[in-house]
Amino acid sequence: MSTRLSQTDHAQQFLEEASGNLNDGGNPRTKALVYRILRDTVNIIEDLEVTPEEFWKAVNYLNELGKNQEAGLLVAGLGLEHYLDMLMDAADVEAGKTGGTPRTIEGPLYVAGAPLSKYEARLDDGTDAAAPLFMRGQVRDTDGNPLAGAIVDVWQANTGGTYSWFDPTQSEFNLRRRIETDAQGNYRFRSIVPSGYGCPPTGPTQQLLDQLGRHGQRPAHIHFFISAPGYRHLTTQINLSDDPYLHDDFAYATRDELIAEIRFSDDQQLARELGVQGRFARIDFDFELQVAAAPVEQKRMQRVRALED
Ligand code: MBD
Ligand code: FE
Repeated sequence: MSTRLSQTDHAQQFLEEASGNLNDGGNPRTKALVYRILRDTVNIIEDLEVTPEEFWKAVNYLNELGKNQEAGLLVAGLGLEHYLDMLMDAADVEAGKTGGTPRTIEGPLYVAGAPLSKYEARLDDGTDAAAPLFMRGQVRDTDGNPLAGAIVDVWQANTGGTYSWFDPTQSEFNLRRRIETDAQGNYRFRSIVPSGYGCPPTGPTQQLLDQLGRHGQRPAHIHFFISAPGYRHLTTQINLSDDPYLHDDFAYATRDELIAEIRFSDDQQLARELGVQGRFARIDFDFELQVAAAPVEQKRMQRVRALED
């Protein structure tokens, strides 16, 4: 194309009008964002010579994404959720907020309000014939002092790689619990060894990943929100050491400090002491929180979540 329509006064004025910049109403932040989105979109259309057919294909794609509730999945898969972590990490370094367990993405599958118990919990409802998992650890500050009364909010997939609530075949809050640490900052839970996650194979996210020549798999992992009064909220996950996708996560959440060694055992005397039979697994993992510089840092960021107030 020889003339760039987007560079003409007429087009510039048109985008100002469409984004509301020529009126006094509305929300200035929304206007600024929409103006930029429109400007960048028309530049993409012109630069890459996007055809009307391609444009309407993209519009339909967004409809499919919404219909399948996969927008949160796509932003994880495109690495944008991890990119936000990279930005927050860089801002933290700039502000001297270093140390402690690193953050990694929340993902799209948290459900608020899981049952709360003191010191220990059982996460699974007993219906999944998976290897039992016994996980425990301590919550500390960055100086190594134990944090009593911290909340370990944990969620994970079953052996099908699916999460309760999003998978309506699972019982309410299956594999989701909140556990308060004891006087020594310790928590422990019994659960099952989760499987990795795979994007719905015929859904719009996987469809796009196919076009990128990428898979939609995550290594087996367990999610955590860790919080304690006076400390910075931590959103993180552990990734299980034995998973083939450990360093090939489609959502880019793996970090060296978050790889948890999973130890399987066939010791049946120990199994009996733990109240199980057969092969079981153990994970020990401690979390360290930074001191909060402001009250707002103690809470998880606002975001629309299932069952969140
Ligand atoms: C998951 O379980 C997950 O944690 C992310 C980030 C994306 C899809 C499924
Ligand atoms: Fe997950």
